[in-house]
Amino acid sequence: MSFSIQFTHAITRRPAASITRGLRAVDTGNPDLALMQAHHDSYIATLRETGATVIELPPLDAYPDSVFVEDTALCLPQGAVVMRPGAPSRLGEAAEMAPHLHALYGEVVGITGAESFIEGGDILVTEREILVGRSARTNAAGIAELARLVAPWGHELREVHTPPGVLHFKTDCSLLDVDTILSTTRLSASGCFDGYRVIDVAEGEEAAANTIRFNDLVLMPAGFPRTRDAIAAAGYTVREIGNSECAKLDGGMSCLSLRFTPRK
Ligand code: CIR
Repeated sequence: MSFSIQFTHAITRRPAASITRGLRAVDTGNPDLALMQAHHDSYIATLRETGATVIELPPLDAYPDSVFVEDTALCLPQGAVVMRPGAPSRLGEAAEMAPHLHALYGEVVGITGAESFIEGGDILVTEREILVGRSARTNAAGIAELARLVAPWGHELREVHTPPGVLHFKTDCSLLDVDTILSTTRLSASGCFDGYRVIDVAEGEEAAANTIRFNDLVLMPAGFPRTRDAIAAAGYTVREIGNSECAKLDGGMSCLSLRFTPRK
């Protein structure tokens, strides 16, 4: 099985009360912390259902978006890369994550260039390559630095584009198995997934594209029945998780965890 769908570990961070100051493209109202925490609890319980060890870090009030841990690191089997988030209010989150990666990994490196910016939400790891979407948060210098860091581990990067107005590359896609990608049609139409099997999210359900395949389960946001049925019909075991509060901050399933199998 590929390293990209089978995991022994996940790291999450509980949402902080400062979440009401989290970044958002469009203001649709503040998230309700209690409801977000309840959704977060069911997300963690579902990851644990697969037998994985799920670490829950404490809330970080100084960083309103810190529940979205995915943006702070790229976790590969050979080692972890600490990111350099392109959102100024999120830069410090990466350093907060680093010690937790050092505790689990033999090798941890970092993006350090003053002009390099890259967030984990722009990175999709498949069995054969690492796709990185340039976005408002991820620039060419960040991608080039990441390519240099992971080359010794045998990984190749392919740069792709994030659709205009979309926060991260993975806002619009996710890996369902080693060869299958769930994608919005506005993204797959670019041809970036040619050579993969692509399952399109239903029209009008674009917010369902950000799912995660975690061991035997696909976790997806609740409320997208046509996409849910399409994923189930393709043979996957689906779990729907409430995402109404994270969605107010442009967050989804992948943002809420780092998923990996570390080699010590
Ligand atoms: C942000 O704008 O950075 C957060 N409000 C949402 C981050 C979502 N992260 C992700 O998709 N990987």
